[in-house]
Amino acid sequence: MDLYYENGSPPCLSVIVTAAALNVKLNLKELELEVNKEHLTPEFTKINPGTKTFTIADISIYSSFLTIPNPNNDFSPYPNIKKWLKLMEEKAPAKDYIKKSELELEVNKEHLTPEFTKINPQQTVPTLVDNGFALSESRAIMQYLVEKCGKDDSLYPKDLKTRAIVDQRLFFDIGTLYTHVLKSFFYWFDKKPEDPQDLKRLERALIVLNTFLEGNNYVAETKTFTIADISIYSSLLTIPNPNYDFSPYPNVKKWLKLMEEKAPAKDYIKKSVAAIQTFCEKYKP
Ligand SMILES: N[C@@H](CCC(=O)N[C@@H](CS)C(=O)NCC(=O)O)C(=O)O
Repeated sequence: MDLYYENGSPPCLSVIVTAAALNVKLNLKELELEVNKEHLTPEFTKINPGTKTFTIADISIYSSFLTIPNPNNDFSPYPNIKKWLKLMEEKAPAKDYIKKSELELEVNKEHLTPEFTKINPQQTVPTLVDNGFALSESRAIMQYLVEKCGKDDSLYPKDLKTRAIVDQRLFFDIGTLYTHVLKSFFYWFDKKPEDPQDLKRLERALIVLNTFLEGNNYVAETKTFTIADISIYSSLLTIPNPNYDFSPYPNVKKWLKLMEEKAPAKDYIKKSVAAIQTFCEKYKP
C-alpha cells in the first residue's frame, strides 16, 4: 500500500502510527505541500469509488452544501457535483425539513493541479493507495487499515456501543478538538495574537477530553488504545506552543504520558514532532 504523506502532518502521523500498530508496512511517498499549493494535481481525482445508493457520507456532504450561503453559486465548473446535487435533491428523504433548512450557496475557488487531484480530489495528505483503491481522510484510512489488516479488533472494536464511542471521539476530534488546535497553529503561523474566544474553545475541548478520560486509561473507555487515541494524540502533538500547560487537565496529562509510552512508530513520531517544532520555531510570535 502506498501512503502519500507529509512529515509533520498530524493526520499523516495518525495513519502511520495505526499502520505500525497493525504491523503493516506502508510504502511511504513524501510530498512537499508548501501549504495549499504543490500537491494540487489532477490524476488524484480519477480513482473515486462510488456506491450504488446514497450513504450517510452523501447525506453529510449534501447538508454541508446546503449550508453554503450564496444561493446563486455557479456549480457548472463542477459538473459531477451539479449532477449529484440534483440526484440528492431527488433522492434525499425529509424533503420538507431540507427545504426549511436550505441556506444560500457559495464555493471556494478551487486550485486543481493534475497528478495528485486524479488520485485525491480533496488534494490532501494523507492519501492511501491500496492496489489502485485510493482513500483520503486520516480517520477513514485508519478504519480501513484496521478492517483490512487488523489481527483483532482492538484498535477499532466491532462491539456496537464501543465502536460508537470510538466514532464519537473521532468526530469530536475532527470537528472540535483538532479544529481548535489547528486554529492555534494558524495564529502562530500568521504571527497574530490568538483570539481569546478561540483560546477558550480549545480549553473547552480539553476540558471535555479530560472528562472522557475520567476513570479511563484511554479516550474511548477501552482497555487498550484505539484509533481514537491515535487521532487525538496526533492532534495534541500539533499544539504549537511546546510549553503548553496541560496541568488544568490532569487526566489528559496522564494519558499523554501513557500514549508516549504505548504508541508505536516512536521514531516517526519524533521526526514528525521535530518537524512541527521547527516550523513553529520559525514562526514564533
Ligand atoms: N481531515 C483531513 C485533513 C487533511 C489535511 O488537511 N492535510 C493537510 C496536511 S496536514 C493537507 O493536505 N493540506 C493541504 C491542503 O489542504 O491544501 C484528514 O484528517 O486527513
